[in-house]
Amino acid sequence: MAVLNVTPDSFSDGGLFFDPEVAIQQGLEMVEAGADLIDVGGESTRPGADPVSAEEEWRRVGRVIEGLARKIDVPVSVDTYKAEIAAKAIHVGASIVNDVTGLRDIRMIKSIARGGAGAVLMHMLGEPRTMQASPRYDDVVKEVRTFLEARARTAISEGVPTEAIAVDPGVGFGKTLEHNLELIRHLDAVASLGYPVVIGVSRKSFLGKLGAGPPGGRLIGSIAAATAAVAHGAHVVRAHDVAETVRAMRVADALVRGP
Ligand code: HH2
Repeated sequence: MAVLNVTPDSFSDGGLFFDPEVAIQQGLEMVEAGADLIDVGGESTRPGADPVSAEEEWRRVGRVIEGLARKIDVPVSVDTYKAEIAAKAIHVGASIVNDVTGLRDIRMIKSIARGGAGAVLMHMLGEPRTMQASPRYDDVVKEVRTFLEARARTAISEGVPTEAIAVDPGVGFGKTLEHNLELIRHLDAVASLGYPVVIGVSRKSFLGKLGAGPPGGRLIGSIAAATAAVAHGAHVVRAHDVAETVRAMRVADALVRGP
């Protein structure tokens, strides 16, 4: 799942693909490099980020999603938690909605069900502006699992097909370093829900805390973390560095599941 951030302020690639034509070109290159899915986002959800309006978000992602959906064969997902953005994105060709709030808004579930799209439900504690203040859990793995299970059930009861759902524990979203490590180490508990598991570790700050270097230099740490996640049950790896990640995950996948 290739990350395509059409934002001025994403934590590792902000501003690089803010021009729609540049973003579309980057999406095409990501497909060429082996991506199975392009995830287009128009609002940074990094810790401390301020929300953007729906008008601004659509101005950023609308043309890119429509342009890419016309030009590529792999699915396009929209990284949004706003129901109206999801509905418009589906209308112009997105086939998956990646919602970092785990479909907290019932209108979001209805947009997805009505549009016949797939959904990635991610766990986040709180909201981006404050989520890293002092995240606390009694049992992070159990609480994340229970949350994802409940949100998936609600989505299914509102008409989203079971096979259209994937889940994501949300590395870095209201979690300390220890929480992130525990979630990756016990990802099999999330996988036991029976939905495909998406994992987003690419360039994230917990890697820096482990000695992996600054955001632009975290490729090797990102691949190490993604490999561990695959070994513990992840099916989909969300990544910025597509060519390198695809090559590494081909090997990781064969080691874990057989050639
Ligand atoms: N992480 C980010 C954004 N969306 N979606 C899923 N499903 N899982 C993730 O781990 C995830 C996500 C944050 O990374 P990025 O998009 O690179 O940064 P920003 O939010 O600053 O745009």
